[in-house]
Amino acid sequence: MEYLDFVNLAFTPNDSDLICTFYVEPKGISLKEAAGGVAAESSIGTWTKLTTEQPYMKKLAATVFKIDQNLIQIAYPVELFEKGNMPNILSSVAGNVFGLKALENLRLVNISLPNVLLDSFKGPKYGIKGIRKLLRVQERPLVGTIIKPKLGLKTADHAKVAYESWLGGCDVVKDDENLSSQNFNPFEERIIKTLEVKDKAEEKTGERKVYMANITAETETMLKRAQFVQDQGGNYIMVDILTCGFSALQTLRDQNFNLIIHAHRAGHAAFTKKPKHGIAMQTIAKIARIIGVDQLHVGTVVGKMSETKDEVLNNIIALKQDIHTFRRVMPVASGGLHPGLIPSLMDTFGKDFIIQAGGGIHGHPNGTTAGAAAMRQAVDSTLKHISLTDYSESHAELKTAVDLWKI
Ligand code: RUB
Ligand code: CA
Repeated sequence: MEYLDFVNLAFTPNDSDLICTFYVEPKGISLKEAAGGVAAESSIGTWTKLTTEQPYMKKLAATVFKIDQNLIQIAYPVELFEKGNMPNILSSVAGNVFGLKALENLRLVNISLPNVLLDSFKGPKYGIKGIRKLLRVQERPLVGTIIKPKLGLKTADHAKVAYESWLGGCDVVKDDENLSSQNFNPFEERIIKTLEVKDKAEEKTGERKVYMANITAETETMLKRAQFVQDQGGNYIMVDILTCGFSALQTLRDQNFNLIIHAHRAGHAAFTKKPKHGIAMQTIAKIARIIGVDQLHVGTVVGKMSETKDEVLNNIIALKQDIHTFRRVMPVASGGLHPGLIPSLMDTFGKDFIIQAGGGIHGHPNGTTAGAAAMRQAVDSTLKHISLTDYSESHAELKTAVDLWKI
């Protein structure tokens, strides 16, 4: 079969097909041929006719069934894929095709797996419902912080910052993505000390608190760390899903720990940042949900990272739309957030999300506890439909934050 043999605009996909939407820009060939090339190279074809091709294989060919400007849709017969093997699926639909010389740009915009494949993955164990149940907070966004400075704090200081964050009003304290088990803050000691002060903070505030321990490491080490967190009475782990890889994430989910999985997406912009090439974040979000993360970074629109509002909204849709029987995943907004941004943030996200701020809490001139209090005050004022300026007249921490960072 040649590239054009993989295009059939009269074709109607079956329920059991895996469907991908790509943005394609050809280079030196027609759009139709480029579209066929993507279908060919991501299923059973290559650049030339083959003497080894067998008549019985034809039914395994992917089919381009729609071309609309540069957006194309391809249906893949489910027999092309191994169940329960996300790396295998992605090696086809998000593999060699990105490197084809005949394409100027190629972006995997969206992916949709048939039920027979979805059945072979676990999906989230807890999701939004489980997270809210654990924290006993139903009616407002959760407020979290990332311990800053991100690297370098010794264990005792790390625990102190955690304690002050919880005391000030944070529900959640999280390690940063590149903190694992460095000499200045080794993993096991950190878990013990931080969970110790978590209990103290719960007693003192009467609120449920959680600590998301970063277990990112080589897979076997990562599993041991997850086990350690569970043994120490923790209920949350965080993992950098892209640097660890989807295989590692699957292995972690398959252990069925009683631990909520927080997914950090460090490195995603290598795939997502150029709008015409790579893999869209909504696709990554869907894959992560299918494998089984409970919460995931999706951007903020208003913070320090580059992204469009549409992208963030699509990421949220990917986490919350009906997919099979999978639980809805909690979106996490993070990156350059401070109290002044909360009204517009809540306008985009509603109530079901985690607000996570590092600099916007630990950069408060009166320290971490005041920074966390200011963040909670910003959430309260937004829920009460009172402007931050008005609310800050009777809330000193919020006033200092708003004056510093200006709204
Ligand atoms: C933010 C931070 C997170 C980024 C990741 O710190 O540490 O790792 O949000 O980006 P700060 P994203 O609050 O000091 O900016 O959430 O877009 O993946
Ligand atoms: Ca970070």
